[in-house]
Amino acid sequence: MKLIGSYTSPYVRKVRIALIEKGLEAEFINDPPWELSTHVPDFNPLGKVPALVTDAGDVLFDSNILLEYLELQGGAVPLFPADKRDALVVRQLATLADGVCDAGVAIVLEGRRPADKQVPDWIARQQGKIERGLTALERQATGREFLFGNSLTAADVATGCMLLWLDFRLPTFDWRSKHPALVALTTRLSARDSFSQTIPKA
Ligand SMILES: N[C@@H](CCC(=O)N[C@@H](CS)C(=O)NCC(=O)O)C(=O)O
Repeated sequence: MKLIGSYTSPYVRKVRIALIEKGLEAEFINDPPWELSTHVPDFNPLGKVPALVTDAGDVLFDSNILLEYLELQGGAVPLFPADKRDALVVRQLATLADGVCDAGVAIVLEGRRPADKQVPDWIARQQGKIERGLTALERQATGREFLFGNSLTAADVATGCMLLWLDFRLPTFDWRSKHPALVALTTRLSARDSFSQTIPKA
């Protein structure tokens, strides 16, 4: 397998973590999608990372599709519960974490536009998504070691990647003071090899 991505993308990090957790191998091809020389659109018409080329030569993209694909490959650690209803809960939580991340990315990109072209109401709308999303995830994390069940799932992977990406790209955004259960979750996740080996590099 070949994983096309960048070292800073939280969505790519999800897949790198899943590979490590499952003990699966993929060659990593660093191809930041914002660079003019990028080949990412050759793999994903949407021009986004992550994308994956399977050993059979098929090309897949979107972190959630890639996690589902890796789940089909087996490996030591399942990231979705066997029960379909439980798996739906995990997918919903992971989608919520990704949505918070999408809103954070939107704020970062808006911040790169000239100051007089930035739209405060639109930034506030994204902040609302982040705050409501974190509140819901905090509620879910409270009193639990993992967001769902008794072992790591795709929900923890997505939430950890999102929160640690907020620290990386929006360091002045203080999510920690209001969300102690998420702080504790990220502390536990950061101690795993899969997280410590995939810390974003600018
Ligand atoms: N829903 C997608 C989001 C992927 C995404 O937005 N990736 C960013 C990197 S952090 C990207 O490639 N952006 C380039 C672009 O939007 O053109 C996933 O989960 O894979």
